Amino acid sequence: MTRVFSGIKPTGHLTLGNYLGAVRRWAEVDQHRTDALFCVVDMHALTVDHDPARVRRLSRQAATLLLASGLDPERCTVFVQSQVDEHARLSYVLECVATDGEARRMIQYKEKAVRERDRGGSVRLSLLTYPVLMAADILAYGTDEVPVGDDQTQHVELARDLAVRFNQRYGQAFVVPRATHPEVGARVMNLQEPTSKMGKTDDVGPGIVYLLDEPDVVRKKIMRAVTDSGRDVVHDRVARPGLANLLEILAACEGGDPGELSGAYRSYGALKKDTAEAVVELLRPVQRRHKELCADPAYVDGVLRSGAEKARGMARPRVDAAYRAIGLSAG
Ligand code: AQP
Repeated sequence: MTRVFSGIKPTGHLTLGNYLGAVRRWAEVDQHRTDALFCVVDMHALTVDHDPARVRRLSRQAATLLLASGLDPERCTVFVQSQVDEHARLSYVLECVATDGEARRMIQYKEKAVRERDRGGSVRLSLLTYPVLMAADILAYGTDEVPVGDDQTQHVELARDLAVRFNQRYGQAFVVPRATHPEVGARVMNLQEPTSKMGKTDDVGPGIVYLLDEPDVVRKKIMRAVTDSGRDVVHDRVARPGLANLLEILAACEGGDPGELSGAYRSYGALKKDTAEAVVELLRPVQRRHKELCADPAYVDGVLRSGAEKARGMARPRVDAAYRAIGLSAG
């Protein structure tokens, strides 16, 4: 059976981009047709300036939202990365296979390093090495497919390169994974800056729809989305990025093709209104379930405990084998 692994980083509250680009497909497709693991990758949240209590709180919230989005612990493994030591163990081994040049080429590293410096902070070494930890997350489980939004493609390519290199140098240890993307919603853009991805730690807060935003907040953010100076409703990502983003969000919520949907609208206002309602309806059941789960913390604890135990059991033999292959001794 195909093995799937994907993760979400608790650096902020989960966004509509995280949901449409990744989480919804994990719940609707991947957990049903594959042997899937979904992880709150909390160690990745330490790569930028962080508050320990907030990371712990956001990890818990992210795990709860994954379950609220429909991940079913009977069908897939849901866990928190720092509860499974194998990720860190394998990451070090892969750092001995990756090169400094490879890490410095990562677009997210370049962008986030600039942002950290602009905010007056220093750049943590872990920001540079984080894609290697992500490769470890993926390779530890013999992953075939990594369902992600477009922004993570380069990191999955690195995981592939490291798997191939390790296998060639030290013997066959890893499956070579590949990234998969949703047809629509692979890159949801910031509503106020539609040429930038909607990211949970963006500086442009009003352009981000969070999964736990109240319906009226969602409506307000979408009605105030930046559009373009034209009048007709067409789908053109380059010339009309704001409009294209709304059409793509609507298409991702309701199905259909953004280009075809554009033909149904004569005004931006009508498109914004329908998009806002579609997003409110999309989020409604997730928010309802999230509330129920918050009232039952023992259930969430139990899911995460048994998820970590299962994940440990799956990763351990492969990581031990990689240790032995590269010249270390394993347990
Ligand atoms: N805007 C987006 N559109 C589509 N997919 C997206 N994803 C993130 N943003 C969008 C996908 O969500 C999954 C989890 O992402 P992540 O939490 O690991 O980190 P990220 O990609 O760095 O997301 P953020 O929200 O932008 O976080 P920050 O601001 O901390 O960097 C991934 O599959 C991702 O592709």
